[in-house]
Amino acid sequence: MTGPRAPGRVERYLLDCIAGGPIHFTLIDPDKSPGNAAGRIARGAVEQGSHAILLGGSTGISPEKMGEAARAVKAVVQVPAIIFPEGPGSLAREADAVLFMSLLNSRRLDLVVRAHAKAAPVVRRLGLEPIPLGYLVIEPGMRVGEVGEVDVVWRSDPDTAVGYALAAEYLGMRFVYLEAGSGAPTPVPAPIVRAVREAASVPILAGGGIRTADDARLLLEAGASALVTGTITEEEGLGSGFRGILQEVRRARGGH
Ligand code: 1GP
Repeated sequence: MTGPRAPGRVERYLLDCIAGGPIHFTLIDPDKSPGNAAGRIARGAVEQGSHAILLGGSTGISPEKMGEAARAVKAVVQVPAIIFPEGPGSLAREADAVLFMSLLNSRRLDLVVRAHAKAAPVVRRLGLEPIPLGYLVIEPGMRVGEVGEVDVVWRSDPDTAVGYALAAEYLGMRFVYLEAGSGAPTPVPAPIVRAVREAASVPILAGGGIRTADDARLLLEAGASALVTGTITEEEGLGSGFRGILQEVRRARGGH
């Protein structure tokens, strides 16, 4: 093959959706919601307008558990099931794609690139579509910040976030994920999203600590291309909090 790798089916789907406005990812942890429980959440989330399912979150998810959750999700929804990996161990062929991501501000070389050299042949063998993504952890970072041995980007420091996001883009990554950490008390600050939006052209995912419609609106107004929520569904199900976030996404898409 010559020339850059063209976007695969899932990436094209995401880009097509984003062309119509910002989108929403529902993150499901197959450890906390195994098999059919993952399927039930996915069905409810997609009925409310979520555009894709991310599977991951905990450390040490086995390929069997990941595969079982992906199969259950794919049995009930049409949107892609995408692995949000914590390492090469959690890959399963039942999913459609994997966020092939570098933890940009980690001090651990394996999380920046070396684990990827082990995972890449597995991704290829399983037939998973890799989606190249720069993953940037913003203060407080929560568990991923600790486990990932991250030098967090401070909430008051949009310039550093811009530097990382541009570097990711120039390295050929096709998405940037601004992560405050799962369960963060507040989401990534809007000024950081806005600064990255103004400088970089790749779509920006924002996640960590999004719990209310107001959280969602601020991030969408700042230019996030996608919101990721996980904890809210685990703690409150798909009730009014989740619905409010999805309503904001729909509004930002002009009601579509
Ligand atoms: C975590 O960004 C995601 O990686 C989602 O965070 O669990 O806080 O929604 P929450």
